[in-house]
Amino acid sequence: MSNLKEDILETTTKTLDLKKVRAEFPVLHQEVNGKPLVYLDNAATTQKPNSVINAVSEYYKGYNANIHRGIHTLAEKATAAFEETRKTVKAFLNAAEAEEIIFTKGTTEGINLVASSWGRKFVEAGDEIIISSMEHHSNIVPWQMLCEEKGATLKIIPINEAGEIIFEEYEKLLSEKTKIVSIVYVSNSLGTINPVKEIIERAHKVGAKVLLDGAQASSHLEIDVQSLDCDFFAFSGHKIYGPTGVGALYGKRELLEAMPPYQGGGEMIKEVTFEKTTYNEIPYKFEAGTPNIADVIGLKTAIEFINEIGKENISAHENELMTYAYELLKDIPGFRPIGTAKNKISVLSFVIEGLHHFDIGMMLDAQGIAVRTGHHCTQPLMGIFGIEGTIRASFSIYNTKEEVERLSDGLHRIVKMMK
Ligand code: C6P
Repeated sequence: MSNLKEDILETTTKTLDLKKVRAEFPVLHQEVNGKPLVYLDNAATTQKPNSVINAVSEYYKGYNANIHRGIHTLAEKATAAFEETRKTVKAFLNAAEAEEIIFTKGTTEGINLVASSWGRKFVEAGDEIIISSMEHHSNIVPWQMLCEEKGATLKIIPINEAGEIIFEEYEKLLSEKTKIVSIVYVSNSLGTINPVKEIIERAHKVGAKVLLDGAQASSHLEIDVQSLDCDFFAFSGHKIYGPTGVGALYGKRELLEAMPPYQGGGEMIKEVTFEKTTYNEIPYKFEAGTPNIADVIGLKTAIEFINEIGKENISAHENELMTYAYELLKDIPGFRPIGTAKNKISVLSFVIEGLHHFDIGMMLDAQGIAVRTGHHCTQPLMGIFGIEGTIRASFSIYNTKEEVERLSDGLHRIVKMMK
């Protein structure tokens, strides 16, 4: 991997020979339905480089042991590797302290943790929680559950036709009743990058906390939780070239300390008697039970992979592919892009009027092209656009212009045949 950065820099500026990058991703080198795989479902999950796969397998082969419990050599080695990831995530998000990083299963668990622990303690009847129209179900349902339990109200920020939040409407929703604004940084269905810094500033003025759903943002944008001044930030490892089943929640120290534990069990305690339990310090207070040690270790390697290339180089390459794809697809009869925000990442969502997205997805798959079709876990958003779902092509560092051309050729052929 030593010359990887140089090679990629060369390719992002030159347009492109991504052989070196692609060589790092074994899954890409296969045929699907008799055709070379074109993987354009990166917003659902990215593929994993050899370094990540090796880090996970080296843990199992070389030093598999439970952490924080044993004093034997393997346990100490595993604990050290696990805690190294916490420091790497701290730097990745620019958090002030490693203790502000809690390992979770992913974004969904991070949001549920906040809704369940912070929400149960601080939200009361009559309070209001604000989310936006473009939220993933993971950032809707936990708040609905909390509102139902507490008698609080969920308020929804409307969006315009391009898929951008209407800021003035957001400002109107804010009041002293607002307890938390929980909003997606980058929409998975539209690609919209929300103006989160301004959203946070306004929320703080009325004393509300802000949680950012960073599931899509974390692989494309530099994240700086201190400069953003968000109160919580959740992301998933599997969307940033890391393993599935692991992610992290950032929370400001004073908030995490004021919150009750999310789950009870081993590791989150200081002392247990049958009468009473005292809880551990943060972050361990929120990490009950044996965690996903191997995948936490793999997450560190994934972040190193991103750091080595640089997010600005990753997003420059991805944006170039998205623009190219749009140019090739825009003249397809019935092509309608969904999500045309001025500020967006490399997610190209669209419908072809008169054709069902599932049919198109299946026919693309028959040509070895993987895209996601459906509502992308944003059913209310699809309702706003008056559709059931979209076809979504999402790009990553290892995708090529030739792959975009395969997508375009495939779609042109399908539409010609079906219309
Ligand atoms: N979006 C997609 O194809 P988990 O499943 O916990 O790792 O992430 C949930 C999640 C939360 N917020 C946003 C903005 C997301 O995009 C996702 C996951 C995938 O778009 C799977 S539905």
